[in-house]
Amino acid sequence: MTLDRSIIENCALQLLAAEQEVREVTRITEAHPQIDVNAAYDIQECLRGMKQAAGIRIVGMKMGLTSKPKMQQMGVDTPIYGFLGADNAVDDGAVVDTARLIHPKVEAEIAFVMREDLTGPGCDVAKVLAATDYVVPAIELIDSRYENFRFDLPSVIADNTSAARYVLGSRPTAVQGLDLETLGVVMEKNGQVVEVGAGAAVLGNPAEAVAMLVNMLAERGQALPAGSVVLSGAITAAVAVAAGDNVLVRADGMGTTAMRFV
Ligand code: OOG
Ligand code: MG
Repeated sequence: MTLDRSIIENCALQLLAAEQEVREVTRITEAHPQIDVNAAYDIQECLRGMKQAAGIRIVGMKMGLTSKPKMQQMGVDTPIYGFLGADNAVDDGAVVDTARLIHPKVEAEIAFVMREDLTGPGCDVAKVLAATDYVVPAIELIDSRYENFRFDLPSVIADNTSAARYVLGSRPTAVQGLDLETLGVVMEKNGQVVEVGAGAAVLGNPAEAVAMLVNMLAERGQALPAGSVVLSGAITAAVAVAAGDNVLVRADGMGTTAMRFV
């Protein structure tokens, strides 16, 4: 459906304020139950435009809810996408200030860095692999702006799929010769293994999530530009973090990446 422009802008402003002021808000569908998935992406685009107008560069995209552990954890069963701003990027091993976050959780992911543009429809794993510059292990920090981290599909899409921070491993690996399906991934919190999984948890192959992103963007007349970072979605369930925690993600043969919380 097409939503009134004033409702789109109000919802985007409310979500932007919640992020900037580090406070929870009520799900947007409570006040506007007519918001469907399409209208929710309109709100996400409006939010993206507001951030760009404030000088924030868009550096990539993310897929979410691409694995069973995540779908079960959040009670939502359709993959969704969001955007990544330069303000979301954290250096490998750097400190993240929890005072700037509402209720942070971390996810173990595989990130793709694209060498060529990709345009759907008809994008598939082979096209994604051919267009990929390299892959690295990643940690995505999600921080839903909604009360108790609870949402429905339109609400989480409008909230840019809970995107907040991410960190990439510093050792690029070529996809040629890499088996992304059997790739083992481990998440450690304070030196203890808290989650384990394999690439196949993400739609059978993390590259499939990138293909799905490209095909979903095509439905809105958009493409994935060369140079984009793409987070392909959590392989395991998300883990809550607090000040004092150290989180590390290791992917077989691809090294590690880490975030430290104060
Ligand atoms: C939505 C975002 C999920 C992922 O990797 O599955 C996501 C959420 O769970 O808050 O980023
Ligand atoms: Mg994620």
